[in-house]
Amino acid sequence: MQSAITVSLVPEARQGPFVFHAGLEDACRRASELGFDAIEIFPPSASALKRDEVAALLAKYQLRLAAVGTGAGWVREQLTLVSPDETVRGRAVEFVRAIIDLAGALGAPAIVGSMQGRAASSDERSATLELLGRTLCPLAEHAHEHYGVPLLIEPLNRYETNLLNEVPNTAQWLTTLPSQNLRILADLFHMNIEEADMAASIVEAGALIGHVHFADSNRQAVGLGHAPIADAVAALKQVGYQGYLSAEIFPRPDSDTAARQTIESFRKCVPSS
Ligand code: LER
Ligand code: MN
Repeated sequence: MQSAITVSLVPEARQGPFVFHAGLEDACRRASELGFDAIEIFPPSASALKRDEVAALLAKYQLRLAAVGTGAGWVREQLTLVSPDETVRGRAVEFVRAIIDLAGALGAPAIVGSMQGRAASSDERSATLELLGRTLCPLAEHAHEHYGVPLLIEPLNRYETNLLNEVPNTAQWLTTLPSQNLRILADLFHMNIEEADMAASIVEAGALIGHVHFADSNRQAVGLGHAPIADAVAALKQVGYQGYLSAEIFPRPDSDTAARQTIESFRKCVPSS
């Protein structure tokens, strides 16, 4: 497993769960000084980043790109992949596709979290999930065919969506879809709210887990809350997970302390790193 840390480039997400907020180079320099393997970027849109500039910064600071988030499509433009308005849905698809193209060219997957949207009511959940599958699969195939990277789908806690909340249910749902290229982003903060047993859920999803958000119960750095993170990491080892533990957490008490606490916890959890 490898370590990663988040940087948001979205002013509207200043209060969001991202460690660094002062630009890409600042984040790369700090991540590199602390010994992180990679960064995860939350950009305002694909067009806000120049691929060559990102590649140059990654090379300069000897970092990899762990993943790129698409949530700004929701935060800034209220786009979702299940909008009943076909035009809005089409814009959401294009927003995600452009991020797949940016991230994919840099060898990283895109994340669909908030962009999954929500069903208007519980009666509409299954039809909305079906629509989500229909919009996600062509995007996942695009990521596979052009870049050989998965597309990550993230179950969120019940206060953020009524579609995908639990990791095992998401794993089961993925097996019903035609694309084999979707993988689960297991966010330990959301899992601590929704799962009966985080470790058991990880074992159940097994090889379908493609990325991990490394966060404690209070969405602070691992070690500052009370979620059973050691058990979750043991379960990830058990299923042979070799991806990133990426800190998507609040910069509390400040970015540097959160980053330092994260890398210390990461080294305790993954001693061979
Ligand atoms: C995105 O990775 C996530 O976890 C959501 O909670 C963002 O609001
Ligand atoms: Mn997350």
